[in-house]
Amino acid sequence: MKGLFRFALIFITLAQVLCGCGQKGGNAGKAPVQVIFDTDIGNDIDDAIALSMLFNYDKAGVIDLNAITICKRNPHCVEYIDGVSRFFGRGDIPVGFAYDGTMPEDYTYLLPTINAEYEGRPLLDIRRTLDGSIPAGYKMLRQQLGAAADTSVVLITVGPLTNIANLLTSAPDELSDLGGIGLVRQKVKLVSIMGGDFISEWAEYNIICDIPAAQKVFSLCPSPLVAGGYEVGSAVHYPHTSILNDFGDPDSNPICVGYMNYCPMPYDRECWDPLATLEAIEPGVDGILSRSEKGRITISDSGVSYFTPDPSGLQQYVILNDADKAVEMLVRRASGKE
Ligand SMILES: [Ca+2]
Repeated sequence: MKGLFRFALIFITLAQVLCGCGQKGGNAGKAPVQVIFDTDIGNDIDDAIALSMLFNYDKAGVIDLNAITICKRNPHCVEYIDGVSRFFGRGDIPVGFAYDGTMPEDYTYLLPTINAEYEGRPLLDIRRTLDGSIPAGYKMLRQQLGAAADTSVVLITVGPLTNIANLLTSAPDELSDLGGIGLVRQKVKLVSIMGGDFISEWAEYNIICDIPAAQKVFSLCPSPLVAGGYEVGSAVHYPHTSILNDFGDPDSNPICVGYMNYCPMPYDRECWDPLATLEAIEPGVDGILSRSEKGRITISDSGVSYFTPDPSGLQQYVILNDADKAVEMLVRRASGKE
């Protein structure tokens, strides 16, 4: 009887998968994109907007958000990511942490979000802290890539490149027989980076936070890589009116609570990380963004990014074509309102 029950359960599960009528929303029959998000959450609020987009894509079945790695060294990032993930129904999400990362500071919105209350109760149900159970960021990346199908993973990284450099320079271990470069070459379809500037010669924030890491990533990455420069995100501003109106009661949503604590309201924040996320998941959607010709990106010792065209290169930078459409799209994706 038990065997029959198990057979029926397997049949129902298989039917759900084939029909695309499982727990997640529909995605027009397309297989979900396998995504890992690497973030310096807590520095700028645009990471939180990107995170909201990713949870909405995940819920809609457009992506499988497989892991989140934190690329800064503030312990409250773990609590924040755990609580926000659970808020979006993904308390199961594997998390990694950059123990050797930069920026241990709390800054302005992590603690107010972690400690927020709504209708007399804690807004977030936080169950994980940085207590030794959280693996190093690059180890989590190795674990995820080791278990992934070949050329299946889209790695979105929107902070200092510490975890990604550690991944690329990692040695074979219990998680994979491959070293970091071989593992990325075999498993990663695209690395989407928010970092650099491809119009002006200056050292952009994510790059300058860990220049040696950035130099390693752009020189060693064996997979296609797209970089969204400072100039792209700084031309698109997330409307504060969306924060106040599109998420229900803003006090009931941790993304909005974070936004309202990051800077004095009202302000419309630049969208560096949300655009890197949009480009990685929906490249070319509505003609909003496109990619440069192929080439190679190098980082100087002072952190300046340079692009050299090369038809055999695997690297491109992002070009913004329509800032107004970008705002509309980001509002839809971040709020989940269609
Ligand atoms: Ca960021």
